[in-house]
Amino acid sequence: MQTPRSLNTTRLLLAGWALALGASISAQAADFTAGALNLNDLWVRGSVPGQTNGAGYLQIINPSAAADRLLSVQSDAATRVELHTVVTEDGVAKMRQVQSIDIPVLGGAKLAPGGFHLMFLQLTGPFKQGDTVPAVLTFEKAGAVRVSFTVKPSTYNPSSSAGHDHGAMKH
Ligand SMILES: [Cu+2]
Repeated sequence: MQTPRSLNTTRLLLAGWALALGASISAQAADFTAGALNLNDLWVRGSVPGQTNGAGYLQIINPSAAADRLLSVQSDAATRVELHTVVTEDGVAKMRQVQSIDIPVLGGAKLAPGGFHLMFLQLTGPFKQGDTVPAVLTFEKAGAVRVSFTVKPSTYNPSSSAGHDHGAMKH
């Protein structure tokens, strides 16, 4: 059993870390903010002819002392948008829909190729390099925020070590 004193000490330590993290983050402006959350580097790949779905990625930084969750996404650029992760079964990488994406304190969440991503399904038009794709992200605590994703070249890969080639996966 923790005594009230040690609990308070833990809280103070956490608050201190959050403050230090917040201070270092506020030095660089976020692309978008949702409540306490900073949303950075939002991007999708340009689509190729015949492509019907596209994945969206971003970094979510949580400098606050409260965890949050990404619950849903809407976009005029797609019939619907799902939250996906990638799991490896029998050596094969497959995408799975998830109901939410946790955004823990002192870390946040990174949506990147090979892991969590937003899945734009049945695109209403092509993703053209240089355009932006609008969307509304809804968080459990931070609420709804309007954002836009930058369309990168269709061959863009931020890190060759990411492992799985999302574009090769089937839905
Ligand atoms: Cu997916």
